[in-house]
Amino acid sequence: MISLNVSASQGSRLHSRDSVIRCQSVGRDAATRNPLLVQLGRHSAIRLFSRRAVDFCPKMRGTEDLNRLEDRLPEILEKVNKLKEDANEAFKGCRFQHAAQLYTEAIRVITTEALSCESESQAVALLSEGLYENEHAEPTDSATANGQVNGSSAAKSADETSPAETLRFLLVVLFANRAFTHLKVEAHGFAIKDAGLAIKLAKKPYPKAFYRRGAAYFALGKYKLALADFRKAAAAAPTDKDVRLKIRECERRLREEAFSAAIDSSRDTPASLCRNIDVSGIVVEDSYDGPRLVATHESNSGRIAAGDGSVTQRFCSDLLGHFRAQKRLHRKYLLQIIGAAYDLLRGYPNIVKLKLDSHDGSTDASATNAQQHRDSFTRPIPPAAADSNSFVTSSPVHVVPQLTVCGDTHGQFFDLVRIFELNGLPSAENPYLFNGDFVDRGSWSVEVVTTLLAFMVYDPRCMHLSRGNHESRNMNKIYGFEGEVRHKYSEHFFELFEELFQALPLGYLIEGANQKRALVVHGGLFSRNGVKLDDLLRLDRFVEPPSTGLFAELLWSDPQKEHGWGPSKRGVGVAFGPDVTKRFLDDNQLELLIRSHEMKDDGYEVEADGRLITIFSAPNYCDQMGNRGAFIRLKPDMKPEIVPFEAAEHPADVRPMMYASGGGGLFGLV
Ligand SMILES: [Mn+2]
Repeated sequence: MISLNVSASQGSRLHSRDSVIRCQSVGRDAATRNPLLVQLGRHSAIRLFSRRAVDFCPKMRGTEDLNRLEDRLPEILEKVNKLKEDANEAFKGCRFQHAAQLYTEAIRVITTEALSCESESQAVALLSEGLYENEHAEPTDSATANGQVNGSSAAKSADETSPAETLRFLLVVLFANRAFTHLKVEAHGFAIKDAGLAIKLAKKPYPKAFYRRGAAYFALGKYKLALADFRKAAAAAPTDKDVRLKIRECERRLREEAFSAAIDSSRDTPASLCRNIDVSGIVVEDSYDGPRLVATHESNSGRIAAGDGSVTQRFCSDLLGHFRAQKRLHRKYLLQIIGAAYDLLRGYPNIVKLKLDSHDGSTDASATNAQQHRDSFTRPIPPAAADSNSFVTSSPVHVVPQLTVCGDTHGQFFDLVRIFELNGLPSAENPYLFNGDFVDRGSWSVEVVTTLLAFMVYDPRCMHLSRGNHESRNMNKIYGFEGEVRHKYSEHFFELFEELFQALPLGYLIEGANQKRALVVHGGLFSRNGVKLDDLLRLDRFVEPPSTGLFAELLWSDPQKEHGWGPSKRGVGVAFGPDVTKRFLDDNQLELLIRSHEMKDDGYEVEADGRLITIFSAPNYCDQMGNRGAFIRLKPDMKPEIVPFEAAEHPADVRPMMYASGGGGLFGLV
């Protein structure tokens, strides 16, 4: 009793961490030796805990706050548990963003209301660097004197009932659960951060937190980090089968990476597969009942050219029907389409310019010969539109009467068909721009990308495609496209698609009749000011997207509501504020930024005072998000008309991600 008081007063005088730890330990030691002092020891722990809290949290003033904390604990716990239960319900109902908000609110009640901390990280620092973690390391004088070893089981049980421990354990669970909601909405950067906080706070290894952080690293293709976390999860939960599968999958992928690195270094320039397509020896069986491509200008290798009349509008609409009946296009025709599309895309600049002009001759539906198509891509921009930006004056422009811009389609073929039903089939008068992420997630990725390419080869004026972060090898190996292509065709076709994706332009510059201009890119803007369109034109796009720099940010970034920049929730790219958007647009004489990449409940969101539009065209994303899709119609007046739409029915036996290896079960741990 006396030692307790003396130590406590020492602690309060010195305010040093060591002395606070020491007097707390003395208090507990006394308490564990004398059952009568247990209650007193707990009070002492709370007081000391609050003193520590004062260091961290200037708002918490003295021991009254601490006493109040214990008094208020039941009320706080009730509030937090209610929020947690509601969040779990929202999660089960696939309302992941709502669940994340509720977990955040529960965390706020603990960190702000209970602990008076100003931020989550401050509360984590308080709890993880506070009294309870350090005492076991250093035996106290009195414990040594009594021949006892500190950290006995009795001391631990006193710990576990203290308010600080109760709140700490709740925070571990809340951070780990919020990490899970981040995984569900592809915010892998945030998932890594939250799972990391749970790991830091937990006294014993918490397998779910390691598992979820591992899953986020895995989703970003960081297999080494993922493997380390999965191994820790397995050590803490040795009977979990799923985590053992994940470990094997990581090991397999690491071996594969090492193997392909060895192959790459052993040859200079890999031969282009797309440029060497030869279909002359491929016979189409009589039993094939799909659309047939009758080449009009076939070369010896059977190659065709985009817009040469080989792929007709009839072929495209028959192809839609064939795919709806869940049948495959013959590999010979797919090879011809990939070859022609690659030849066309390869010649495009990184940023393709389209001019909206309803009075242009290109609206003539009969203009389908190859020369006219190519002319429309090489016609120089009218001098009237020239300005200080060299890109504008030097790059060719393609004139279209209007344009429909669609966002992510992610292998949801039946929703793609719905867009065409609502807005008409692609044609020279009704052209489309699909803004990346055609593949992965949905299990009709082959059908979606093949349809888009077929229309492009039919008439390059009617179909425009830009590259998304999912038009990349890393993503396709995780989110299903690789498995799907292997299942429906072969490994060779996967390599062809990956090469073709590298030829996709990175964005489009749309100019209206009034010279109002919009930039369309998949992700968003950059982590620094001063980037010019010319900088984008100079990027080497014929590579896998790097993990940092302009190319990565173009494909991965997201807008944020706050000004300036923030960390990317995804762990790649950056979050950019409305001020960043406006400055970039003004610097480049642009009115509007159109981007995709993020699921929105209504299929779209308008931000930055109308100067940024997110457009997302995969309704009921992954069969579970309950969102609408949307597309944007742009006419020469450049006033965006946004059209939302509902998800279409699709065959029930085809699930999203059903061809993903090792990825499908990744999110199964609830
Ligand atoms: Mn995306």
